[in-house]
Amino acid sequence: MSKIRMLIVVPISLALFITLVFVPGVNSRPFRLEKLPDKGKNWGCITCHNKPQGGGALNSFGSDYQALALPVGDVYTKDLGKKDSDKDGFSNDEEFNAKPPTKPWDSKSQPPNKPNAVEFNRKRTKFWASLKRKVFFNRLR
Ligand SMILES: [Ca+2]
Repeated sequence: MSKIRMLIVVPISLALFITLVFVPGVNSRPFRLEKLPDKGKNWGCITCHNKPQGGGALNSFGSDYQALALPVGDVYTKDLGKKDSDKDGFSNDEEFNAKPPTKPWDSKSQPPNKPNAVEFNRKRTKFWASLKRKVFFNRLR
């Protein structure tokens, strides 16, 4: 190999090697995003991983995906959909189907139509209505 070719090929090969081995996300598995109900359009790799670029530790949804979806052929199953990975009271399906969708690994991210929230609002409304009634009737006395 000529000296000029060596000066071109070696740095390019070295840069390629460093990119493939050390740059996060290069060895990620973007094909798996296609398996998710939202096709990974909402959050990308962070749907399953702690790091947005993917790879490394899994979040609670990623752990459930690993436990329930991988053994049956890397498929988002009904069991995974029914599971509440972040323990916020909403199934993963409810979170993916919420409008707007909420994060199935983040318990602080919840669909707006939580039944308990509706019940809470109903009780709060009843409380204020009874308080207004009491104040109103007390004024009449
Ligand atoms: Ca949930």
